[in-house]
Amino acid sequence: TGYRVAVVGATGAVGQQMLKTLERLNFPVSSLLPLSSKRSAGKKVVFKGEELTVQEATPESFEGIQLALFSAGGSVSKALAPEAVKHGAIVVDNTSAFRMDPDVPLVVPEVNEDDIKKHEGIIANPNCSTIQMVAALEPIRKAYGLNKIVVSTYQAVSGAGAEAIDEMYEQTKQVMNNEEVKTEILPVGGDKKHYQIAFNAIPQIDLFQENGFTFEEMKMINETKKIMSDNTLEVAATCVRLPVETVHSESVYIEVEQNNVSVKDIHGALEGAQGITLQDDPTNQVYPMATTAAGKDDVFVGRVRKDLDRDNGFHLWVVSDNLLKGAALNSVQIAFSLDKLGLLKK
Ligand code: 11C
Repeated sequence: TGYRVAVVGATGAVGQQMLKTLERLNFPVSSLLPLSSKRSAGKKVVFKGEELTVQEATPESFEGIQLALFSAGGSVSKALAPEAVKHGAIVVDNTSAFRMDPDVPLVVPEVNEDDIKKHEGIIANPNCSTIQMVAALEPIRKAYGLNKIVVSTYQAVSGAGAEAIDEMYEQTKQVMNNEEVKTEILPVGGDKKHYQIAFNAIPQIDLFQENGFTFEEMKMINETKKIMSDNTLEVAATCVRLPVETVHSESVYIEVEQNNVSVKDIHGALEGAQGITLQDDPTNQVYPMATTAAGKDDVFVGRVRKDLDRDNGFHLWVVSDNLLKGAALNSVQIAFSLDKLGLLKK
């Protein structure tokens, strides 16, 4: 019993976590088909102790597949997700290919699970830095309303893929050995210039848009409004890459709708919220960090402070594993929601 599941991009940083998360959370899988681009076809992956050979994804690969999780880049999703749907599969897509399409729900189950019901074959998984932020802010919004978000991110190299992780380690060795530092990938594989990430902080994630914001920043802005279905919400973002392997951290400033809200109230809204762990005890130096959130499912929140000038302003520190809640885990949670809502073909 279970579903015939395909994972597209099975050898990638996120695809690997998808396999592990499906297994760890015991999603009902009757057969698992690992797919990839031509380049990675033939590689082996392990699912439930079994070694499986990765096949090149083609439209025909999806024959008989009930659920397809995509994380092989936007162009692969654009080409093949509609094909998977044509073959009867429901697609959970972890790329930016369809996120802003009005016919495609963009879902973080703790925030807008019901939007899944409107799907026409494809459900989009938001960008990692967006997911952890909206997951942390939704309990606060539910309790006190939300008018404005200003976020600065401290993002891990794994967000740029397995090759970016290798580049960071190689450069670190090169710097330590006084060797020439090779820069080939970061900040963005497809941009004109490349900069050293080792021992650095780069204020560019993805390509610059005409308005001066990067695409990553615009994703945080547009996706947040869509997930929270609030076009009046004011959102601004600055996204920065750090030499951290996994886990994105975010400094988030918010303005809530209600007045006279206290830090204790914000703590109260976050405590017990699904998928949230509050770690906020400054007197004992307790706050979330990348090293302590790595490998964990939750979104961690700490450093909650009331703004010194605005009564309805609050500052928070939001930390989460970008490959788990930011990607693979959220996709698998969407799969569980599809199952729960009876939306997967038996
Ligand atoms: C990064 N947030 O850290 C990106 C990775 O749209 O799913 C995720 C890209 C996406 O570089």
